[in-house]
Amino acid sequence: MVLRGFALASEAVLLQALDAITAQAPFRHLVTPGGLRMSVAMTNAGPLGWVSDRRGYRYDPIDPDSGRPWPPMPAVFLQLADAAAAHAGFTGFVPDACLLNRYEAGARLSLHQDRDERDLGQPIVSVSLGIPAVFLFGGLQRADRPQRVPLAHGDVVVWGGPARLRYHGVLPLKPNHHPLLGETRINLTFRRAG
Ligand code: MD3
Ligand code: FE
Repeated sequence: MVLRGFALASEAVLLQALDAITAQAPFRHLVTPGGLRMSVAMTNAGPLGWVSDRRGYRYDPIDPDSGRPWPPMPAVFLQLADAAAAHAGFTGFVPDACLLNRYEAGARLSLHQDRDERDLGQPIVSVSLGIPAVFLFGGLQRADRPQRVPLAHGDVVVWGGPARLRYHGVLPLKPNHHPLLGETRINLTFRRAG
């Protein structure tokens, strides 16, 4: 379910929270198990963080760059994720992980499934901030032709139920400018991982 502009009312406090997180756990480019540097830069907030390295993908309570726990999940993040999930019929969504993705022009995310979370009955909530992107929403098989969904600053999407295991990705971003975020897109994805 796409909730257009759902995050606009909290944009100022979201951006403040974002600065507090990235001051403690800066964005970094992870390496895939195959040894490729991801074009999207990532960091995390909350009890668990998604990481990738030569050993594989996993959720880890410790930031491997600092050796410390990930920054705490801001209250405004929890409130927004819970309200969005409830709009889509998922009551009582309490994420324990927020993966933050930062895209610059040319950055992309190739088609993948999110299946590292323990309970696939829980939805994922995503919040788009900054310059626009085209989201690819595929099927349950990698070869299924994806739908293109444009996502703009403030849009929130809830992915649950039969959509939870659909392949998805993001097309290479076009150069653009946003008055608050400059040349970047930041996507917050809220998960119940553990
Ligand atoms: C659909 N991020 O972090 S968010 C990811 O815009 C990821 O940064 C994209 O895919 C981004 O894993 C898309 C939306 C999203 C997240 C998880 C999903 C869509 C999903 C899981 C199942 C289906
Ligand atoms: Fe994903």
